[in-house]
Amino acid sequence: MTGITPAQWVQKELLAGRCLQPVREQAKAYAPANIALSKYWGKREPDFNLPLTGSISISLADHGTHTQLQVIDKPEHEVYLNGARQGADTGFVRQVKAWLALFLPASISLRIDTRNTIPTAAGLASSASGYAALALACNDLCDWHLDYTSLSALARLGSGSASRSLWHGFVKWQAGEADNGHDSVAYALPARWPQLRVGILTVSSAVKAVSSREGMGRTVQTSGLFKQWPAQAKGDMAIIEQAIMDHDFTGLGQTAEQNAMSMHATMQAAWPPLVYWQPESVAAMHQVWGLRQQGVEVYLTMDAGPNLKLLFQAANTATLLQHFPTLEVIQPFPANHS
Ligand code: 2P0
Repeated sequence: MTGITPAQWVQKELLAGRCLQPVREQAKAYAPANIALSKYWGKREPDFNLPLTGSISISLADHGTHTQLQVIDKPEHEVYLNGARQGADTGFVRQVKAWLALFLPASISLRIDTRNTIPTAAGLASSASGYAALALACNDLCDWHLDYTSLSALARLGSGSASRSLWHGFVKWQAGEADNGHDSVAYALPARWPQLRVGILTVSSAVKAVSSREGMGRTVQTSGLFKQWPAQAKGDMAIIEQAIMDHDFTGLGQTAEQNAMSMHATMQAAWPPLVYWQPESVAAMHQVWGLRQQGVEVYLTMDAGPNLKLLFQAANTATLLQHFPTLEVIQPFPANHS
């Protein structure tokens, strides 16, 4: 144990010598959502959101979160999500306030306007792009000039997967070893893959009953199958990183799909069991496997929710749209991104 709290670490180390107050009235930032190809599932420490293993993701370009901050003359922060004021007692607002309190004096209040460009129903309008955009906006508001690695650590304190949402393209979050998490940060992998596509298949907009944070904790504590997960996660991550470097789509897709299915197996062996899948999810999985048998190279991955994310290459876009007319096709490497 470090013996220090996340707030102490942020103020005394990460932001040492920097201003802990806004220096301008307003700031705004954008961060993309990300989909893990090799998943983060299980923490070694919950207060600093430190993972048991590393993970690799692909960012979703213009699908993410725009955040606007404004200093207000009010006793409390005001949080808006997609234009709607959020109640002070919601988990979302409590977590955002706790994150701001890591560095901001209680005398400062902000209006936080967060807008997602991904359908909330897809379970993607997650904390990842939200905390990454918030960290970027605070960096500007307080004039910290932090590098993205430091912002990755700060975003992680809001939500683990947010550490990966500072960059576009492929991103690797290394688990790190330090108790205070200074080395548990992400970085961009030096690879572009313009032909790669991610398809969001929203099969159910049912609100999930168990948050990923709670589900992760329950799985670590009660699932017998979780024992094998860290070793598999490490192996999968190495294979996926190599497949990205080699542009080996088969290696990437197969490993990502098996990694996701294995993560879900650990959840299903938890107690009480955790099954994020809905009947429509399973039907869509069979459709994906059927297409693959017909020679269409498409793979699936899933997170802590009922919807599928499909991995395929540009040449198969029309075929996939034929079979999944509602598929939202995302180009992670658009021509205008470097
Ligand atoms: C991931 N997920 O790697 C994995 C796969 C869900 C399944 O990261 O507790 O919201 O805030 O660190 O980041 C979702 O977990 O959890 C997640 P916290 P987070 O994308």
